[in-house]
Amino acid sequence: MTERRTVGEAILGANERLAAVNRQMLDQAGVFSLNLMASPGAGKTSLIERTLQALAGALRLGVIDGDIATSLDADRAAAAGAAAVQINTGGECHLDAVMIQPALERLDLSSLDLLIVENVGNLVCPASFALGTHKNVLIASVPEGADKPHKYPGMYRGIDALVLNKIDLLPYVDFDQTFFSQGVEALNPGVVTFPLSCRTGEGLPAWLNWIEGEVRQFRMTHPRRAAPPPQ
Ligand SMILES: Nc1nc2c(ncn2[C@@H]2O[C@H](COP(=O)(O)OP(=O)(O)OP(=O)(O)O)[C@@H](O)[C@H]2O)c(=O)[nH]1
Ligand SMILES: [Mg+2]
Repeated sequence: MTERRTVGEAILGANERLAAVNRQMLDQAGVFSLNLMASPGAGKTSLIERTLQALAGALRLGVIDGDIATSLDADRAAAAGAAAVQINTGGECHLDAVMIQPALERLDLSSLDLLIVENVGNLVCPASFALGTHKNVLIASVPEGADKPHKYPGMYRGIDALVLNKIDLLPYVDFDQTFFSQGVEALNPGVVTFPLSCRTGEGLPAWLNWIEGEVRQFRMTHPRRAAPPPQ
């Protein structure tokens, strides 16, 4: 029998294999990693900055920043104290495992506890391309509107945690929280959700606790390798 596969399936299959290689690199180094996805302007870089500031004393953070052009976001992450690498996708609307591989090689993984990857702002394409990271996190934001889970189901289905950012704007924007939650529940029942504001800091402690808990849990099965003794 002839196997029939579309070009799209073949590309995604190749990406999955490379994502597994990336995952192995991160596992062996004992670095827990997040793939942060969102629409443009939802607050990915703002949340990275806040997270870096809050966890600086507790965890060593690295950031891979995906952008169509510019290094503005990686510059912001570096200014906030992270080891930061920029990937310019040259027009591509998502990161993929091929792009992540050289970025991992540019980082000194032995000096990191947590790696956050900021994906390109887009609610469609990033959902289809595994990177090899351990957890997928989506940032929704209040001004985007409450209908987004209903309109972008693929993204909401594949996530491990959801941040609802910009809750400081709730008094000024029409945002039907019940309609939003119904959409999320239908696609991803019980997904852990963090309503917060990067502007005011409200809700941030729960997000930070979640990250620290995830890193602790990861460490139980992926202990850091002891550094080689000095020669
Ligand atoms: N009011 C309010 N504004 C916010 C909040 N978080 C971020 N912003 C603002 O939203 C804008 C976009 O924030 P970024 O963090 O750059 O968003 P991003 O998702 O990284 O954007 P791209 O990388 O361009 O897709 C900036 O003007 C932020 O100051 C928030 O909680 N409340
Ligand atoms: Mg950004």
